[in-house]
Amino acid sequence: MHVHQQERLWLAAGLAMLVLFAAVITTSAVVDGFVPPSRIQSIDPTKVAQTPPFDHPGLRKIADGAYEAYYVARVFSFSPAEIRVPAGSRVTFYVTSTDVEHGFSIPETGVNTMVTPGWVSSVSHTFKQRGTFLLVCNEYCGAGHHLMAAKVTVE
Ligand SMILES: [Cu+2]
Repeated sequence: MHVHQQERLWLAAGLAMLVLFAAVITTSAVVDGFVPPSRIQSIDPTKVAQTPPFDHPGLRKIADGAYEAYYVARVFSFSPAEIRVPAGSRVTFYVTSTDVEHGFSIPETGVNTMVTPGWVSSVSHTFKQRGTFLLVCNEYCGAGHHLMAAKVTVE
């Protein structure tokens, strides 16, 4: 089969770009320890129950209108099952998993992150509207995945 010389040049240029991009991604991942931005801290997934603050998951007030919520995800529940915050509060969620990959999503708020064993994922949101928000796992994690939910009540 005859391939025109200019076609060969373009193929070589395309291939060179692929190799270059793969090298950049690999270098970032290995040398710089690059991880997705919401994963800020590592944790031993077998010792979550003994590791503060995840040994007592729940809501902590850090200032007026500012809260931190520590969640443990496991098949097939979130702990705590419900938190209550006043309207206008800014909540920073810290979530980790003890077993498999889970999702952590509060639809219509922008709160959405993956939860990977060994990592603490973090996401913040200001709850301006009162109401009860459903917090769901949006990453298929097993037979009871559809049961995996919790509540955020904004009072
Ligand atoms: Cu799930």
